Amino acid sequence: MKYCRILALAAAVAACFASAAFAQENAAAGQNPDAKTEPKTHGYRNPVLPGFYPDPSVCRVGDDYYMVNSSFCYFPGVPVHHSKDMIHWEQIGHCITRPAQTRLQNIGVWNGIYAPTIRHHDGTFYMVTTNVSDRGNFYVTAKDPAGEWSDPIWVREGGIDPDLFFDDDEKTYLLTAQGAGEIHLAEIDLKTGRLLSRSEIIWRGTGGRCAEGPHMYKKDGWYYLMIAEGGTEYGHCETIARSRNLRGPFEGGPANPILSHALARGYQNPIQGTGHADLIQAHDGSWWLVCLGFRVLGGFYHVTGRETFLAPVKWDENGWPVVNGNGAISLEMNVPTLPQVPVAKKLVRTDFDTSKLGLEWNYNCAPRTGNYSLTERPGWLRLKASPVSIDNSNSPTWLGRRQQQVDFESTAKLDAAGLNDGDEAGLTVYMCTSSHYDVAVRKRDGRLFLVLRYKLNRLDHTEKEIALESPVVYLRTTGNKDVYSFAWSADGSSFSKLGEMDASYLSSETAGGFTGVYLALYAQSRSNASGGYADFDWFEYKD
Ligand code: 6LW
Repeated sequence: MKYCRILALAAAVAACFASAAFAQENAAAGQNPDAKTEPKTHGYRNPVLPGFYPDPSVCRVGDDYYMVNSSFCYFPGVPVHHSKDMIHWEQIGHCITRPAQTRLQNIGVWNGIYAPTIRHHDGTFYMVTTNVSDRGNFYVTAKDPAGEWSDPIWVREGGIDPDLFFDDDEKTYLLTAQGAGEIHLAEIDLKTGRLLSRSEIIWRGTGGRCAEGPHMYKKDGWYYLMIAEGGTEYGHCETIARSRNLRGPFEGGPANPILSHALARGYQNPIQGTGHADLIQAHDGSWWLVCLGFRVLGGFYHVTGRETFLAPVKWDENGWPVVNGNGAISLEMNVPTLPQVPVAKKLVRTDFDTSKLGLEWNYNCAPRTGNYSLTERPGWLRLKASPVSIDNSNSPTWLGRRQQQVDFESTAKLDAAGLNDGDEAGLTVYMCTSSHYDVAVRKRDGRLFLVLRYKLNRLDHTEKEIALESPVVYLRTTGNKDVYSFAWSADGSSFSKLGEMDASYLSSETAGGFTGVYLALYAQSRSNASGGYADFDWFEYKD
C-alpha cells in the first residue's frame, strides 16, 4: 500500500510563490438562524462534512470544536472547520496558506499532505501532519485556528499520521505509523521538534494490514491507543487498545474492531470504508467520534472521496468504548445530540466580484499566482492559459472546489475572447491528472470551438466539437449516481446537451487514489508563450 510503506521523503526546497489571496469571505456566517426556537437535540445526517474530507481530527476549546482533514496536493492545505455541535461545520481557514511553509508544487494529486491531527494545549493550537512530498512529519501552531499558522517545525521521525499526546506530567509525545504497520511513540520537545527519547514500537494493531492513524487518550488512569487498520478501502476499520503505562504493553479491546463496515454488520450499508477516527469528549460530558468513510453508488464505486462522519460513543462497564451501539454508522443518525447550532448556508454562486476567493476554492498544487487575477477585469476571474495542461501536476492554471454531493449542478459563464490559437479554457470534472471530463472552448486557426473531452488514462477522446459564433458561453455539468452530463448555452437560459459519461470511471475504484472529484475552472495552451487568457464572470455549484 502506498501509504503504509516506509516513505522515502526527499528534502526539498520550498517554493517562493507569493501568498495566495484567500480570505474568510464567509466570516459573517455561523449564527443560528433559529436562535429564537429551542435548539434541536436529536438526530442528524451523515456525513457531517460531505465530499473529499478524509482523516478527520477534532479538538475542543470550551464549547467550540475545530476539525482538520487531509488535503494532499491541494492548496491552501489542511482545511480548518469550526462547529458548536460537531454536526454543522463551517470552514474558518487553512493551516497551510503560504507556499513557503511546505512543498506543494509539482507533486501528484495523491502526494502532499496526509492525515493531520489537531490538538489544543495551554492556549496554543497544534496541527501535526506529514507532507510525503517534503521532509515528512512536521507541526505548525496558532493562537487562532483561523490562522495564520506558523512555519513548520520539522520532526526527524519517519512514518505517517503523526499524533501529539500531552500527558499529565507536562511531557509531550509524538506517535506515528511506520513500516508495515507499527505504531511508534517518542517523547518530543515541542519548542524544537527534537525527539527526547528513542522511538519505540508500542503496538502493531490486531492483525489488520496498515496499522495507522494512531491517537492516544488518557481516561480513568488508562492510556487508550486508537488506530485504523485494514487499509483505507473497503476493509478499513478502527481498533483500540489500552495500558496503564504509556509505553505499554497494550491490550486490545475485546470488541475490536470498534468501528467497521467490513464485517457482516456493514453489509449493504451505503457507507463503506469507515475508520481513521478521532475520539472526543463534548462539553456536556458525552463522547463522540469523527471518522472517515465513503458513500458508495450503484455498485462498488464512489466519486466524492473519503468524507467525514460523526458517531456517538458510550463507555461500557469494563471501560471500553462502544461506537453507536454496534460499531456501525448510518446516513440518518437517530440519536441524541448536542444542542444543534446550524451554520449559514453557503452561497451557491461565486461572482468573482471581490478581490478574494472564498475558502472553498483550491489550487491544484501551490499556484503560479501570476496566472490568476481578480482585478485585471473587475468582476471576473481571469485565468492565463498555461503550457502546463491539466493532465499534468506541475501547477496547471486550475481553480476548483469539491463535489460534495452525488447529485449536483455546476455552471460557469466564460468569455473566451482572450484566447489565442492553441489555447483552451473551461470547466473540468476532475479526479486526477489522468481522469477528468472537460467542457471547454478551444481556439484553432483563429476560430473558437466548444469541445467536450473525456480523459481516462490512455483514452483521450473529444466527444463533441462545435464552432462558436460568440466567445461568451455558459458551460454546465450535472452529476448523479450514474453519469456526469454536459450542456452549453449561448444565452444562459436554454441549454443544449452535449453528452454524458459514466460517473464510475472517475471513481477512486477506477481512477485510483484516495482523493475526491473537484469541479474546476482551467486554462491551458499548446504554446509555451500564448499570452492568452479566459475570463469567468461567475461559477455556480448547487447540490
Ligand atoms: C492516511 C492514512 C489513511 O495517511 O490514508 O485512511 C492516508 N487512512 O492513515 C491518507 O489519507
